Amino acid sequence: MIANLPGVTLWPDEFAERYRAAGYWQGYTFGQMLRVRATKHPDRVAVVEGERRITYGELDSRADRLAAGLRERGIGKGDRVVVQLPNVAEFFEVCFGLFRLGAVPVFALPSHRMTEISYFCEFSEAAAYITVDAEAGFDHRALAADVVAKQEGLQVFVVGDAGEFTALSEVDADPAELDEPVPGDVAFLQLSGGSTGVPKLIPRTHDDYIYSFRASNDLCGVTEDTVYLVALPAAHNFPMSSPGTFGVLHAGGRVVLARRPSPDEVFPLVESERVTLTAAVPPLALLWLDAAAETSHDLSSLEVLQVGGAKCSEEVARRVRPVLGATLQQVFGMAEGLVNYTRLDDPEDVIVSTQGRPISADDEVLVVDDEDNPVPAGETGHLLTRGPYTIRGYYRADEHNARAFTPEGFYRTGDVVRFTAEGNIVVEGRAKDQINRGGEKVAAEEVENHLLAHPAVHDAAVVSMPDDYLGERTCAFVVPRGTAPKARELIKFVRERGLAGYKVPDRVVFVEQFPQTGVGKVSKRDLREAISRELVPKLGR
Ligand code: AMP
Ligand code: DBH
Repeated sequence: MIANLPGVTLWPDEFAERYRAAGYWQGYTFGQMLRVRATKHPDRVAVVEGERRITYGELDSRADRLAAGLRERGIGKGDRVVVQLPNVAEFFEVCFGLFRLGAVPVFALPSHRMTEISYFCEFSEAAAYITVDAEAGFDHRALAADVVAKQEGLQVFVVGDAGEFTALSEVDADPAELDEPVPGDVAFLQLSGGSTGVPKLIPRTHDDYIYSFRASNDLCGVTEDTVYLVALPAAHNFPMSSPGTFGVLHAGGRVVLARRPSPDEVFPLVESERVTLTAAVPPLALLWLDAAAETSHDLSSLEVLQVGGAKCSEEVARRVRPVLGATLQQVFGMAEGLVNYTRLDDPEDVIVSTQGRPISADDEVLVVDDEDNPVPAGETGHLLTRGPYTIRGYYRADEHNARAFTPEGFYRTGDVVRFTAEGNIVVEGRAKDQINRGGEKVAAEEVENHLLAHPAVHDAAVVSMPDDYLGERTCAFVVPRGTAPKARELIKFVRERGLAGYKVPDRVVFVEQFPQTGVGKVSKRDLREAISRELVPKLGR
């Protein structure tokens, strides 16, 4: 397949043909998907945000008008647009407007700051940045001003009070005849949690992504009657596609937005909107379970609670049914593709102690040793995968792709897993240099680079340390240059470089030198062990 975007490798033709013949790729786009729904039942409510209730007809028409308005402003097919929005209704208007136009959203998270946003804009050579006035006490217009100062010509559109920029609500024109994208085109660039110095962008096509959530709908019981509450950031792959908001919109169900994930915002919404399905990362699930035990809100409409993004402990998993009266569904997925679910009718033991199995009969999964040889059945090894909705390469990353994919096109997930006798996956660990901070992924190398920019840092190694609540937090081991600075000062330094808060080290420990492996590399295993057994003096903040 030839990609519509330079710098993207798609599936070899023989695979593409196979996936089409099997009925996975059905040959329609996001724009067409919404049109079908809007034609069938224009007056059904698609999206609820606070007092706002947006019907399928309204969403469809707003997408058309937004697409036309953006085109009038010179944004067209193939142009990249960095989208950084909180959980507001405009998020869906923007997504579908851009999809209709064939412009390619680059999905940033609300917690991203100058370092990430300017990187996404520059690296993708974006034509526009769509953001919000302020979120969680942070002024995104000030961030936009900094980004624009570095990248001339970048257009900025703002949801809410636009200040010096253009209000998104003003981007509005009579629907125009558009040169619409085709189903095999890259529809957007999703974010990888990554394990390298800079975040990687993931090209997903209309065909492959729509397949992933349409098939997920079947496994998650999503129908027209589903009311799905999105409490995680809407742009994240999990609540977007597993089956997430896009799956629910595909089925003609209803999406309810929670601006914040706290029980005091979520529980009243569950009660008033009769929410049937929602998704959480493990720490959030724990918070909800604790609060649910004491709440006066009626949560009885909730049928399924999905937990994923990081490993859910069996202890937490076992509480879901008794406390919420809902079925737990574990979800082990990745923005690169492969998603595994426990099935709703699995025995309770499977549901609480495994991460389920792949969506598709054509998801090829291998468990291999360090030399890429398959391990004996049931043993632990590296998970490799290839299939009808797993990418064949990151966007513009040839060098990294050569390592992240096998010559046969399998994605090296970096996860260490085993299969149970019944064929379910258990995630046992991770080989990639990443910290999973309660579902938020931190690439060690990225943070190390920021630490190394400090004049008093000679060397830095970032590792995970165990944490009761988040599962893992980040610990930065630092070899100082000369007199060690204060840990507090280093943490402030990293934060002020304009990095998303979740990447700022939770703890800094100064050491004279790093332990080494046999070949003289930094032994992160020894560092992890030292910090988890508190073998180092407490110097953190
Ligand atoms: P990303 O590639 O950034 O989308 O992050 C996906 C990664 O999150 C996976 O490769 C796993 O390391 C981790 N992950 C997601 N869901 C789970 C889960 N249910 N259990 C354990 N790890 C998970
Ligand atoms: O962590 C993830 O990226 C993730 C988890 C569950 C994901 O992308 C998904 C489901 O689709």
